[in-house]
Amino acid sequence: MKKTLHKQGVLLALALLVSLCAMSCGPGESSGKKGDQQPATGKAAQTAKPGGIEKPSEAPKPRDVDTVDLGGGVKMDLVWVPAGSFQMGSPDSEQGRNDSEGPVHTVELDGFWMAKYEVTQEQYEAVMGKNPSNFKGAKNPVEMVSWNDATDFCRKLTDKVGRASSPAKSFRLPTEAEWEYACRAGSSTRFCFGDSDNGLDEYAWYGGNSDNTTHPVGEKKPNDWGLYAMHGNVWEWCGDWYGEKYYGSSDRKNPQGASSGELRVLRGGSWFRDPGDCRSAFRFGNGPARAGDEVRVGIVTMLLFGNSTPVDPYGFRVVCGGLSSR
Ligand SMILES: [Ca+2]
Repeated sequence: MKKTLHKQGVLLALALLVSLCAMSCGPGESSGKKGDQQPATGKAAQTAKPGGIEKPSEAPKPRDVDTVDLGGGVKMDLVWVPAGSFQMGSPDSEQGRNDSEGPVHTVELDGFWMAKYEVTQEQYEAVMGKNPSNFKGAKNPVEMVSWNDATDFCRKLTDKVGRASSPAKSFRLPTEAEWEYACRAGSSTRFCFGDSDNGLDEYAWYGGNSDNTTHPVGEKKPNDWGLYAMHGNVWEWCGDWYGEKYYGSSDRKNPQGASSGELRVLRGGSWFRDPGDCRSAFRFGNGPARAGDEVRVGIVTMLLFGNSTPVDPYGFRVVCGGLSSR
């Protein structure tokens, strides 16, 4: 009898344990998936969604989108860029390439969240309380932004959405390697869609179709990972110092650029530029206090803009997570 009671007690405890587990797993989450759950530190902290999830969640999948609320009805979408490796730079045979784009080298990256679009003027204003842009429009990319301004935005955005100590909510500029990896989205061609300048019209605002202005984000096609305007519209700051010869000595794992320098990296070309400057591998740099490129006045520019020197203004997009090791 005592043995039976003991057995019943054990069964009751087991039943309680099972029901407690079922409650904590939540709807739609089978016990078979528990193996996918990750601890609060390490990988889970790296991949946790930045949009307000308070506990470790399932690891995101490529193209997953999370949304950060900036207040006042303004939001920012972030796309999950999965961990992986790629060939960074361009081969000697690539049309229009520069020596600084080589040698082509293997880079391995942790996964990270990247803004789906260039930071818009309404997003910038929601965080910084001002809008320095030349071409005004709430949904247009913010521009006339220096590297110093862009990194300041990242700090203030991190403060604004809270939990600055969590990697999942610590915003920063992408590294140059993260930027090119995300731009290529698995491609090894001049552009994310192929090699031909002709295809650029579907994916980018550039000198050939922009009508001499920036355009609202999201009007052209995204690349295969769901990111918009990695080619064209506005130049995008990266976090790295620009190293003309850095590719010859780059770290393989999560490289973060030259250890020092005078210029910060800009990528992707702009509304003003030729297709060759919008290529995935094209590299450019300028001083961290500069907010745009004063374009040299040639005869064509004179015809387009008169005597004034046009400014090809800089913008950016943010990332969070990633860079767990080198
Ligand atoms: Ca761009």
